[in-house]
Amino acid sequence: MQTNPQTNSKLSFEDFKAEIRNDYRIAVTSRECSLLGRREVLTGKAKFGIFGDGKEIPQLAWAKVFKNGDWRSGYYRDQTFMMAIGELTIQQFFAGLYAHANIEADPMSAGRQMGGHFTTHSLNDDGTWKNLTVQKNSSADISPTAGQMPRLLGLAQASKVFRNIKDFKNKSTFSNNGNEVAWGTIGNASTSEGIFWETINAAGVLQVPLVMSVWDDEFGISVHARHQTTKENISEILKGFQRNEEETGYEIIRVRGWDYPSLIEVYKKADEIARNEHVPVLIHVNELTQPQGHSTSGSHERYKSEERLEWEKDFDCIAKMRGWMITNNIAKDEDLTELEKNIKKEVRDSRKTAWDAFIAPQKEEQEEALTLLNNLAESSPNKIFIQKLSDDLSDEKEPLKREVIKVARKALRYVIEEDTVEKKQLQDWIVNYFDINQPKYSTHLYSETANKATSILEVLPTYNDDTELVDGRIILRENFDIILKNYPEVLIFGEDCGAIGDVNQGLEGLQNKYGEHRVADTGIREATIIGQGIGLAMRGLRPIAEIQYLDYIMYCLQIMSDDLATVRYRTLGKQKAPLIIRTRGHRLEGIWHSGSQMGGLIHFLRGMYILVPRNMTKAAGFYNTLLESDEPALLIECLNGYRLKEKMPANFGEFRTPIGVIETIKSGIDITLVSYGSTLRIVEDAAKELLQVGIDAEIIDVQTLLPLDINHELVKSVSKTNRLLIIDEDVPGGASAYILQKILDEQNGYQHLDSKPQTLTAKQHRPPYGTNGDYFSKPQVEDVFEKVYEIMHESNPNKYPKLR
Ligand SMILES: Cc1ncc(C[n+]2csc(CCOP(=O)(O)OP(=O)(O)O)c2C)c(N)n1
Ligand SMILES: [Mg+2]
Repeated sequence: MQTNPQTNSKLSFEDFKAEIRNDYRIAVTSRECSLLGRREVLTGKAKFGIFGDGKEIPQLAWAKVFKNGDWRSGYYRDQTFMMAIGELTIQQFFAGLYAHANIEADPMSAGRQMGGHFTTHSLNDDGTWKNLTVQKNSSADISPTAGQMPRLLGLAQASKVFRNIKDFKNKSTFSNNGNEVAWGTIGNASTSEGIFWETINAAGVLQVPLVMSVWDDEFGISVHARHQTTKENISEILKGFQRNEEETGYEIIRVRGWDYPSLIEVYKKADEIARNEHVPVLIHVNELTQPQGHSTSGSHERYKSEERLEWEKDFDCIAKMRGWMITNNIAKDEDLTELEKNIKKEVRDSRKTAWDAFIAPQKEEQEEALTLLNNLAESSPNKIFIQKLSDDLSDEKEPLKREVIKVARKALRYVIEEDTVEKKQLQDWIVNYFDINQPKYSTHLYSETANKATSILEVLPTYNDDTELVDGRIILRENFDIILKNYPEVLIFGEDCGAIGDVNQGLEGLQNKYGEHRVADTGIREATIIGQGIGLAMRGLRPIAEIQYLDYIMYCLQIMSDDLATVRYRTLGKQKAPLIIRTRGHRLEGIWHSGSQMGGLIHFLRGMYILVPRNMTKAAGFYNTLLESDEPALLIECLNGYRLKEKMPANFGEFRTPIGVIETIKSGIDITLVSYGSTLRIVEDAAKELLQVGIDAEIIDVQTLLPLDINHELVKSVSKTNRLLIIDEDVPGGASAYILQKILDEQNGYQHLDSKPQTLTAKQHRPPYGTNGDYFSKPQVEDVFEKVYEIMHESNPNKYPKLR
């Protein structure tokens, strides 16, 4: 790209003009989409619109330096960039706005995300990786402000890792020796979020090829910069991050968002620094505007002053670029007017094509339903009511699926007592309708590939004749050693994971053996530890990110829930982040370190697996299983299990604990006791004591909470014992209620019960510190004993007289 027309030959000046004209075309096209998009919402065709108007010109400059293999992690203002890199057409833009549930029509999310959330496809239809180095990549956006930041860190770090680790299978399809840059975008107001600062600091520490653009329009919805940012100036207050001769840090650049030639210079420079030197760059793009206000939810005239609104008109980046083109003889006013007119028409036409494509199949469904309804009406004494439904549906000129299926379902109520062919036809049609349509809205929460975690079969640990008993942590360490040897793409990192090999020495000596790029210490920054993991995993690596203790997962729960757990779902299986999160919890003492907030986790993390192994052999087996699969998981090791003795397996790296499969660890006939993790030791002790009073309990370890018992084996135990107690150290109504729902509701366990199914949980407060605090807060052996005894007493008071 030449930026100085005067110094170039006639020919290159022509090329140069053509390129600028093309840029201008993209900018105006994008703007027209925003303008028409807003209208679509206001007229009710689309539900919500948030657009990239006012941010067009910097995105053209960025797109010029964005290369194949690069990654974007941005937010809802980036439509111009996506158009400029060829990943978003006008028609797709509108398909997204209408929520067209078809991946060809809306490649961003098949209608699952609102418009303005951009994605490219990393995976083929069968779930295998595409060659990511020959395409431009955008990690799938999420809505929470600054939520794109943690993942950006990992996307950038991957380049550094690829430069430093040995070859692994297909490495060249993920990276060209780490030459890729990860580009972030964020709004000025969103830089107020903690995870912005956490990411910026971490990227400075790690020195990764990351370029962060801040689109600064002085506002965050209605809230002005004076309420958002100290000194109202993000690049000013970030000055301490600026690198200098002695210290590494950032390159920080400030540029005005309407100044096309300067923007081009700035992005070129940023690209060179990040790509060649692997130094992070922050570009503060200020003086941007919002021509239509924040979104379709309100108008900015309510909170912007007359002067500001006037200034926004004068400094509209497209208007400024237009003026610059005319002043510099790059285009004539009338040419541009003609171009703008043509673009308007093109956008209008494409909008119509997108709408027709969205509505046409629904019209066909409407026709099908109407035929069935009319037939049904003819065959029914309730004809008049059914005909009314049919007429109402027929009046819908632009029907949505919802209207069609709603009416069909309602009509059945008028023929409850009839038995006609027409009724059967409608019933079948409804079943078929859901078979076809429900997947459009519900698939890909978990992997649907051959490698999905629940398809990986169990391999048992084997033991030599002279097997010794070792501390549990040794089993983990030996297994991680083999994992690191067998999978060059595996990286393990977290607080204290590197030099000392984690706080419980499950990684002891492994950094020395495999190097700092494979086994690494991180800062205390849980959200970006997970972000690192997400980004690395999206780029084909296999990160194992450690969160030191389960309690501190709250710091990264948002990013796990909003980002990691939804990657597959929100891209209809076109992206994945098979990150393994390792943590430790259960049964230590104190308000924090005893944490077992499993109820919260199982509800926040649908889309992930939650594994709760009762010992370290089981845990090691889970790691081995997960590495064969393509899905993200949270694995909680028992905090008090590292020094308990276990038999040393002979087949490290090979044995696998199955996911979603329960294990009966003691057979019994009187009552089924269900639990998991550390609590099982208490249950096992109680069961021994119960035997002494003639109660023979069956103990089941669920092993994984998400998913729970995919083979429905729990109900088999209940059908044998007819009694059920679920024991858990979570709060009342937490994970135990979830397990109960699965058994009673999903597995129809209620049919087999002779006694009230019960749960035994911790108190609803957190456990105070110390032995006594634990005793009076969490279920103890005596509690289990007495609860079981009470159930048996109630069922047979003669055999089991009252205990207390
Ligand atoms: C965590 C979170 N809080 C609040 C919101 C609602 N929200 C959406 S955009 C926005 C303002 C963002 O302003 P800014 O970062 O300056 O971006 P701009 O829209 O101005 O480009 C807010 C508050 C959100 N999406 N996520
Ligand atoms: Mg803003």
